[in-house]
Amino acid sequence: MARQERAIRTRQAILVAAAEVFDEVGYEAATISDVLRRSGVTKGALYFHFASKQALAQEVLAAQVSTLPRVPAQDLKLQESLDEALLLAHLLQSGTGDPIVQGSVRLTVDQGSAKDQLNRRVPMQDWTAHNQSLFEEAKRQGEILAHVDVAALARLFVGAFTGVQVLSRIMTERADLPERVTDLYRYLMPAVAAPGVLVRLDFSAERGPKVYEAALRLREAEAEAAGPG
Ligand code: XVR
Repeated sequence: MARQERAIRTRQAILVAAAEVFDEVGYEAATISDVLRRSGVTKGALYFHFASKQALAQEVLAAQVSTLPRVPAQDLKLQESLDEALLLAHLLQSGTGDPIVQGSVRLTVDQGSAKDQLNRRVPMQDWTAHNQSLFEEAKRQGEILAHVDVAALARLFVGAFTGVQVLSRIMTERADLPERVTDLYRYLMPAVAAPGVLVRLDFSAERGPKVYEAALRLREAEAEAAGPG
């Protein structure tokens, strides 16, 4: 294995281990020793890639959106939005989940203390920008009513998802998150979707795992097409 590739893998292994530790104990209680033990890398290797616990946490926060594989394209952009929400719900579930996504979301919603210096706005800004461009495209395609302010809608969905996520975590350890996410879309979409769009949306909560499998296949196919190196 080329040295550069090995370095990338080591960095990723450290990031995953850190995300797991943050998910389990939260930012305050997490220590570099926990991350070393879990990742099996040396202290020197860790500090070569990350300057501090804060730097590790900020990288975990920054990776939140890009860790999700891209969902398969759909005729309706609003279906893609719903699929992304169901994919995220799936990756937040215990068992099937993704450590970076889970650790990163905990870091985002834990209030922490002002002196921890973590910039929790980063993933929220990423999600908002992502939603805004998706909703803009949906509007261009005539899926969203003309009066709708897509920037406001983008922020609303980030806030609403976060709210149902936190509630589902408290009430059911997120077991009911896919259903709560479909409720969100079922009841908000009628306020913004153009006539004829609603009946074409598939609101079934079971889409999450299927979307995830399809998204992984897509990512593999793209990696193969890009060739080695
Ligand atoms: O914007 C999002 C989606 O487009 C669905 C609406 C998800 C925003 C997730 C924000 C994240 C941070 C805390 O979730 C939390 O609970 C995919």
